[in-house]
Amino acid sequence: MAGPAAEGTMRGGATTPLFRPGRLGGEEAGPLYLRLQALIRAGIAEGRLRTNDALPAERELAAQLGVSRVTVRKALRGLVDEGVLRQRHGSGTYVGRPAERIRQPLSRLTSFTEDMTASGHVPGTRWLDRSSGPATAEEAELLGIAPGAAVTRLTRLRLVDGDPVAIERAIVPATAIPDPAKVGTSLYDALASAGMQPVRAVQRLAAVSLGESEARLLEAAPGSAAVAIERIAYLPGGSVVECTRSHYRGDACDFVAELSLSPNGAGTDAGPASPTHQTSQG
Ligand code: 16G
Repeated sequence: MAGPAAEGTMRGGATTPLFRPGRLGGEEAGPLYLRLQALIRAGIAEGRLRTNDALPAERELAAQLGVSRVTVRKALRGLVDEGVLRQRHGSGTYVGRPAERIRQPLSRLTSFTEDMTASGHVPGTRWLDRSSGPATAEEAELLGIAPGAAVTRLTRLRLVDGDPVAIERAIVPATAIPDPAKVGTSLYDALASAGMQPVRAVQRLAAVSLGESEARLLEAAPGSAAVAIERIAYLPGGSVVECTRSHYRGDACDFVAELSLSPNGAGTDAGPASPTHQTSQG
């Protein structure tokens, strides 16, 4: 994954190193970590650092620039939070993709695979858990089934063009998916094959910050912004066929909903303020 600019030298045969003492300017240019951030941004803008290029290790960067590791860490962390850089656990820091958010419709009941394919991206899945067992009290309540009834649990890291964007934890009644191993890349395809395609869903979104383990999976900084989404999806008869709780990277998606006045004009009155904002789908 590490590109040829790992040592921070100029591309195209030129050899002026990007990271060397004196590159950060004098004290009048502001705090050191901001100057280092500006240097990295300039390197990207000039094409000296490109998407997926590896940066030198913190220790090396500090030595090359004559600054402390604390300064380097602070500068890199800020750029990771902004999505300019990405950190892969145990393997270093890379130049991120130029920010391009994926559009996720909020007004149609579609699957991750459909949304990504429709927008010209390649969806991917890394399985974190695929199991079945008796429903806990909470799971039973969410799915509207008896406690102890069999459920299938599917926890996945969802990728777009190879980059992780979301962690999805789905539970479905085992009556819909008895064998978790039968789910391939798309849960909705598996439900459709079983004649259990959801036709309606209620989705809730909330802003959260990522915990340590989620951040690691999503290759984001711990504490960085994310969107927590819960989707409860229903069969035509009204029974719940899916409850999925997800964490999407805050910088990955634009959630787009089309709004219109209802024909009887009810949409002109927003009604009483409510702390819960619901988006009905279907
Ligand atoms: C979407 C849904 C998720 C559903 C999945 C199925 C949101 C926030 N979540 O990611 O509830 O389980 O699609 O996708 O939209 P799949 O068929 O590709 O597995």
